[in-house]
Amino acid sequence: MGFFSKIKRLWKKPDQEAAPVAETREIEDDGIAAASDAADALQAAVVTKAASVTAPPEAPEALAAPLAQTPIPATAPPAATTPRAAQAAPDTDAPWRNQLVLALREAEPRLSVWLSLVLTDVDRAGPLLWERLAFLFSCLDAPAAEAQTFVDQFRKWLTDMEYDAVEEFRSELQYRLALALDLEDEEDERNRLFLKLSESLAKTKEQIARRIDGLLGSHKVMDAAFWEEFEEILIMADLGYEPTAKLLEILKDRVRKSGETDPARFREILREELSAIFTPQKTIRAVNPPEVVMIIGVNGVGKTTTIAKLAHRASLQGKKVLIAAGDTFRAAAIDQLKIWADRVGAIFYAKGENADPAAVAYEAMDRAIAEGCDIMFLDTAGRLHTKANLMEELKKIKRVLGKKHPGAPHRCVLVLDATTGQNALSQTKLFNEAVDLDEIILTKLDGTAKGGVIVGIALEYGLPITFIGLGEKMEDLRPFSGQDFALALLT
Ligand SMILES: Nc1nc2c(ncn2[C@@H]2O[C@H](COP(=O)(O)OP(=O)(O)O)[C@@H](O)[C@H]2O)c(=O)[nH]1
Ligand SMILES: [Mg+2]
Repeated sequence: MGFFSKIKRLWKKPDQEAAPVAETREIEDDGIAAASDAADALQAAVVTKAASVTAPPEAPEALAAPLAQTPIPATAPPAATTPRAAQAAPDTDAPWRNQLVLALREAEPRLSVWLSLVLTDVDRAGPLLWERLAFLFSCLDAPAAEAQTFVDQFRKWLTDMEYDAVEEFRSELQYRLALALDLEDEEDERNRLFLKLSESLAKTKEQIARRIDGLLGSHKVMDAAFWEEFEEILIMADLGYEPTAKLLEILKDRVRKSGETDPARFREILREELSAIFTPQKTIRAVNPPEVVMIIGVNGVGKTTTIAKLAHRASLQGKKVLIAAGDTFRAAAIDQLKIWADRVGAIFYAKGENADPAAVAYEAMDRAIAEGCDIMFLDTAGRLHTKANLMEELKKIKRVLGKKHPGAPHRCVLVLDATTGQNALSQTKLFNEAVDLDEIILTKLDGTAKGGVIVGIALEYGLPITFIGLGEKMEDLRPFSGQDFALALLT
């Protein structure tokens, strides 16, 4: 949804009022937008409001609750910002419209706050919700067609997933809006994700952070006994022997150089060093479309669901997505992938059970190019008991893709299951040697005590960890931030 980046600029640079409004006009001149005058008015109001926000925000609930009863102020707003959304929408008399406009104008320009207001008095999916969403989009000057697509896709999703009550889908809705609005980096979403990450890491924290508490409580100096006990903690936390030795070396070196002996600052030092370990080197992101993402890993780690989650993200970001069924070993695997492709609105390519995976890759590549796709995800088989064959097959797929489309696969991604601890490390070694990995996605970090393995992988292989799986829902795959991880783990 391209227009959303313009809105983002509205939020980012509230003091530059003129430019975004002018750009909005451009969209209208192109004939894509079906914006109401009220939208301009609301945008202007939001810009003004954003510029003047100095006090801490009121809680969304506090704003949302009285919405239905909010009296319309006697003093009319200035002519330039008079909301007239009602003219553009059906059921123009609905009293909530004016109240919502006023509440939105008063609100801090944050997605969670806006969503709370929009969902006031909405308990379940139904006409009122669609109308409210459409209204929000019109207030944001969204091109009508894109707004409609968003609402249609969301409705289809709710039907597929059999969600009805707002509580069941509110989080997914916010996730979708954040992606569509390109707001995932905003404080709102980051906070939400950090909370989720902290919760998911509870058991790993128990394994590492609590023991570090004990360590710090029982040692007055960082001496040999201190390091020995710390080493034990790392081994127990599934870091692996070599990564543990590396991390110890890094920490000891730092402590030695600083001349620090008091363990008081140890946690902070550890947090900083962990963040540094996870900081990936800068790489060129630009690719010649379609971007080809090859997903590999052993059976059961979460490849297929991760593809669904990635495709969902890409689709919400407005990309045209193709999913290819390269795991041809079982018909059920193909069926499962097809269901996900349909749900997330992706094009699906399969050749059937036992088809040659390299041929699937080749033909899917053709299709992705012909359809003008932005991104293609290729699922692959993961039956490790035929190890040599599997690795040869993966190499061949890589070669074939590269012949068809220079640079493909642009990303060769290994999916690992955090709950397998040390196995995740040996799988990384195995696959990396065979097919040169570009990145790692670690699933099932939720509820495992073995999350420490992520540190081991980063230390041992230096591969970027791009996403982590924090649950089975579509919104539970999120970009990985080493800083957030270190902070969530050690606080
Ligand atoms: N709790 C949790 N479960 C996950 C996550 N990712 C995948 N799964 C589950 O892991 C199981 C295996 O996933 P699947 O995608 O079929 O694995 P594949 O064999 O590698 O394709 C499914 O039940 C998924 O729902 C995650 O991040 N958290
Ligand atoms: Mg699978």
